[in-house]
Amino acid sequence: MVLKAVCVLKGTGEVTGTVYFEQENDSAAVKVTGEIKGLTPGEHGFHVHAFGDNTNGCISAGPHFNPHNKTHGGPTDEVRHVGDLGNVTAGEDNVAKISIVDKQLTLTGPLSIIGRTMVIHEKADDLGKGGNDESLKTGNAGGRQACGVIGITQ
Ligand SMILES: *[C@@H]1O[C@H](CO)[C@@H](O)[C@H](O)[C@H]1NC(C)=O
Ligand SMILES: *[C@@H]1O[C@H](CO)[C@@H](O)[C@H](O)[C@H]1NC(C)=O
Ligand SMILES: *[C@@H]1O[C@H](CO)[C@@H](O)[C@H](O)[C@H]1NC(C)=O
Ligand SMILES: [Cu+2]
Ligand SMILES: [Zn+2]
Repeated sequence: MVLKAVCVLKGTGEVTGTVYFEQENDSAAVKVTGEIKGLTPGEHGFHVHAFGDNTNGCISAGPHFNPHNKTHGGPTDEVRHVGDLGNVTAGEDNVAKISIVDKQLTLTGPLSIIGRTMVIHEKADDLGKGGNDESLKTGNAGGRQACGVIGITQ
């Protein structure tokens, strides 16, 4: 059975987005598609954060989803947070079109990302290669411009 989820991102500013998740079965990679608008042109860090909590805005979502207690990395790295999806790139029209296939995400089981939060950041994620402590935690991606809880869809 195909598993599906959706996330609507909102923040305090102009940035909004809709992201779709699809997984063919519980061992397949997750396809992430969709669009985020209102971004400055260029790269923006894009992660799953630990909590589906928005009580105090995007900050309540906590750190990157990291069930294996690893350091921050890029999506193709062995050592990464499960939530590390790298960057999405906005064009001159301020829109980032998302098309990611990720092998660490799952929509089922104890490490499911459903009920957690997707965050789009102000700056580029340096994928853990920034040469400082913060790089190994957050990728120096800066503020949280918009976020949303990942929910089940039909
Ligand atoms: C799960 O989906 C993947 C990707 O579509 C496929 O290659 C694999 O054979 C499937 N596995 C099972 C157990 O259905
Ligand atoms: C997580 O990893 C850090 C360093 O890599 C270590 O100091 C810490 O004790 C670990 N925590 C858990 C809960 O495994
Ligand atoms: C941002 O992440 C993408 C992969 O998601 C990568 O191709 C790009 O090099 C990264 N940018 C920086 C500044 O590391
Ligand atoms: Cu993040
Ligand atoms: Zn991370």
